[in-house]
Formats: sequence, C-alpha cells, structure tokens
Amino acid sequence: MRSCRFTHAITRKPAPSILHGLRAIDTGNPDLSLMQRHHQDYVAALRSTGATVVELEPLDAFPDSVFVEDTALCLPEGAIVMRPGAPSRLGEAAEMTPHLQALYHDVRRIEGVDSFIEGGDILVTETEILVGRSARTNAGGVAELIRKVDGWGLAVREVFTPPGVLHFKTDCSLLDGETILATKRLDDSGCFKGYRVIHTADGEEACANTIRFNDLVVMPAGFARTRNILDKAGFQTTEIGNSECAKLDGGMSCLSLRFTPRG
Ligand code: CIR
Repeated sequence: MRSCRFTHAITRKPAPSILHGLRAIDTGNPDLSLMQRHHQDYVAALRSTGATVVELEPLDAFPDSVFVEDTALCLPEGAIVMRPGAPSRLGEAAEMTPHLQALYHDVRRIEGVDSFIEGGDILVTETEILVGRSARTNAGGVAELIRKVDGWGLAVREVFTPPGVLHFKTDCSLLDGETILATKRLDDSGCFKGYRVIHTADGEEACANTIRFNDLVVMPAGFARTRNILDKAGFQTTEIGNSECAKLDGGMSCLSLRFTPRG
C-alpha cells in the first residue's frame, strides 16, 4: 500500500513567530512551549513505526512553516514543490526544495504565476490523486499539477473543498487503500464514490484530519467517539495533542510530508 506505507517523513519545528500564524477565526494565540511538546510527541509517533523523520529547524521568517505539508506533494516517483495560495506562505515552498532534492532525483515545481496549490488540498489514495479547489488552490494550480505528475501512474481528479473549510483534507483522511475518514458534509458532496467511507462522530468533525502512517492512524486527542469507531473498525490509533495547532486551523496531516522516495 504505497498510499499508507512510508520510509520517510519531514517535519519542521514550530518557530516563536507561530503567534502570527494564519487563522480563520481568532480563538487566542497558541502556546509555543505546549505546541513544541505536542510536536515532539508527533515526531516520536512517526519514528515509532520505524520511519526516518528529518526534523528541520524552525523558520521564524514564516509563521506557518510548521505546517510543512502545504509545501510539497511527495510520491515515490518524485516530489512536486507547491505554490501556496496564502501570500505569507509562498516562500516556504522554496525553503523546502533543497531538503527534497537531498532525497529525490526528480523534484519538479509548480511555477506558473497564476498557479496556486497547497498540499493540504491533495489526498493521495492507492489509485488516484484527489485535489480540492479551495481558497488556496485554484484551477491553474490543479491544471499544472496534472501536467507535472503525468507519467507517474496516478490520475488526478479535481474535487471541491466545501466553502468555509480551509483545505480538502481538513475534512478527510485516508485510513487504508480503500477507506476514507470524512465528515458527513464532505462525503455528501459525492466525491468518495467507490471508497469505503467512515464518518466522524457527530460533533467531532474537527478530527477528520488524521494520518495513516504505516501501522498507525495518528489522530488529534480529545475525540473519543471517533477513536472508538476507528478502533472497532480494526485500526491501530494513537492520539497527539493538537490544541495549539488547532488555533491555527492545523491538524495531523499538516505537520509532515510523508513519502518513500525511489531515489
Ligand atoms: C494556514 O492557514 O495556512 C495555516 N495556519 C494552517 C495550515 C494547515 N495545513 C494543512 O491543513 N495542510
């Protein structure tokens, strides 16, 4: 299962500038030291599966740079550096490029001046790449992604992130080759036909963003009913505190790039 099994991850430690991170609604500033503790737990969970985790140093010039997922799409065949739609995040992608070049021979870039796309809008399954148009990902970004992954064996399907939802994966995640965890509101859009879909428990929509990383499903702490549903479905779940990232609309997938480079 290439969509769930990974030899590598890249993370970036949160910087003091995280206080200035983007957020849709201001519910107060994140506590840096608590976020650092949660981040260490997250890295430890990834490492516990046997993966190599490259931990990058904080980048204070970019308040949201802890959310590395948005900077790239990493597939076994190669990596594609994104062009984030948030102006304050555009420079984060270039900062990631050399770290990808250290692990991949083939690193491509989204480069059109009118192309915008963030990794949080991309869900890679065993058979396809779903890309959600959103306030951060536009038609130009999707069109350029389709050209850039040509020949890498996965079809790209354009879908739509619900209005008011930051990223497509804010509302869904892959649990295994054919199973997706999603909010009912996203599933109702019909974008997961052909997949087995497990819904988040009512009132627990905020935990739809998990990651399947090797044997683990890593989910945010505090969503006992959804965790119970996943446990009963046979998944091995683990919880990580996410209170501080949640203040900036961040979740489990945002904190890492996960991949198995072919070299
Ligand atoms: C942002 O608004 O860009 C950040 N505060 C949160 C990014 C979360 N990333 C993700 O869902 N992939």
